[in-house]
Amino acid sequence: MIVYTWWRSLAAFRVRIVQNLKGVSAEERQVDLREGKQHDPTFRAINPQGAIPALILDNGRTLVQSMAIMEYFEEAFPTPPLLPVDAVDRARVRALAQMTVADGHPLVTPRVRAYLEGELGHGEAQYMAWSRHFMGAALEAIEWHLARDAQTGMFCHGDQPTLADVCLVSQVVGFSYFGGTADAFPVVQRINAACMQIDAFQRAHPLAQPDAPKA
Ligand SMILES: N[C@@H](CCC(=O)N[C@@H](CS)C(=O)NCC(=O)O)C(=O)O
Repeated sequence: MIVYTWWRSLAAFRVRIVQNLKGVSAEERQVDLREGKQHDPTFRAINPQGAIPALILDNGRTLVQSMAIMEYFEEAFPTPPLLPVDAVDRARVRALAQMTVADGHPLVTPRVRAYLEGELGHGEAQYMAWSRHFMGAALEAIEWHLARDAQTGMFCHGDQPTLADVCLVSQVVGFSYFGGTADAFPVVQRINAACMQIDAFQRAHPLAQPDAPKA
C-alpha cells in the first residue's frame, strides 16, 4: 500500500494513528501542502480533489477521505476494534468523529485559507481567528456530548480507544495550530492526555514525523 500524506495534515494524522493501532504499514509519499503540491497534475491524477490522505491499495484501487480510509482499515484489519459492537454505540462514536471530520476540520484547510485570503481579501489574522473559532466550536460540541453521556469512560466511548478518540486528538492538535488550547474543555483534555500516553498516538503526532520542523 502507498499512502499520500504530510506531517502537518490533520487528516493524515488520523490515518497514521489508525495504522499504528492496527499495525498496518504503507509506503509514505509526501505531499507538501505549503508548497501547493496537492495541485500538481501527478497528484490530481490520484485524487482529483487535491487533498490528502489518499491510499493506494495493493490491487491498485485508490481510497480517499480520512474517515473512509479509517473505516476501510477497521473492516480489513479488525484487531483491535475501533468501533463498538452495538449499532447505537457505533453511531455515537461516528457522530463524535464527524464533529471533527465533517464540522471542524474542513473549515480550516489550505483551500479555505486560499479563498478567504485570495478571493475575499482577508488577512492572515482573520484566517487565524476564523479557524480558532470553528475549531473551538467543534471541540465545544464534542465536550458537551462527552460530559453528559454515561458511555464516556477513560476514552470517548468506554475504556478503549475508538475512532472518536483518533479524531478528538487530531482536533486538539489542529486547534493548537491556531493558538487554541483544550484548557476550557476538561473532558476533551483528559481524554486527549490518555490517548497521548499510547505509543500509536505518540508516533503518529505531526511533530514526531521525520519531515516536521525541529522547533
Ligand atoms: N475531509 C477530508 C479532508 C481532507 C483534507 O482537506 N486534507 C487537507 C490536509 S489536512 C488537504 O489536503 N488540503 C488541501 C487543500 O485544502 O488544498 C478528510 O478527512 O480526508
